[in-house]
Amino acid sequence: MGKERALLIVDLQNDFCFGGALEVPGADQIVDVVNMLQRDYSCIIATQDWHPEGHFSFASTHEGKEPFETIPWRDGLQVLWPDHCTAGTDGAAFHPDLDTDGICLILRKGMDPLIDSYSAFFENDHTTPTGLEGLLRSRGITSLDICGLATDYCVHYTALDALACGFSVRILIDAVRGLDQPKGSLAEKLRSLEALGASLA
Ligand code: VGL
Ligand code: ZN
Repeated sequence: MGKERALLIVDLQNDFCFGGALEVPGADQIVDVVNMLQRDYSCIIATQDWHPEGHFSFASTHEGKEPFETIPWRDGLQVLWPDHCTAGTDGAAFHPDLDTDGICLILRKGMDPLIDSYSAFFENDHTTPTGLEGLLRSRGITSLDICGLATDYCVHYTALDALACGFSVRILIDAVRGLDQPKGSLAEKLRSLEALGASLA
């Protein structure tokens, strides 16, 4: 693969895999695929969802709230999740079979206790940057191939921001898995990405 293309591995962490706190169905099936894909890239970046205890996105932080309920947040809604990816825990670690030797940057997100961060580019306020855009640009990367978890949350919002930043974007469809939460939303989110110019490869 050309030097101008990078692979982004989103949140391939234990809590999103089999038996994890916020299990994504079929997540474990993509680990081997992601490892194989890595051979084709010289620039590989991985994200980790990495929350402080008591994070605002955890249902347990809000009295009387259950996981997957929503609460109003700014102009929209915040989905409340089971406690997941607490910094430093085993749940926040990468899947044990993920090859990490070739990864040049591990980017952690969701560390602000009061803002969720689905995208690898900006926190959910859509203004606080993670710095990923600058890293990619300064390396001359123009195209981003995205794999990982979850298709309808962190992969989706990362792809949206990548497009908005002007990168050409491919979703590696055999190497992503989604929560489909709420049910039926996953297909629609993929279609909206295609409509905005992402390709499904
Ligand atoms: C994610 C929900 C909450 C994800 C992270 O990685 O898609 N989803 N935090
Ligand atoms: Zn999270």
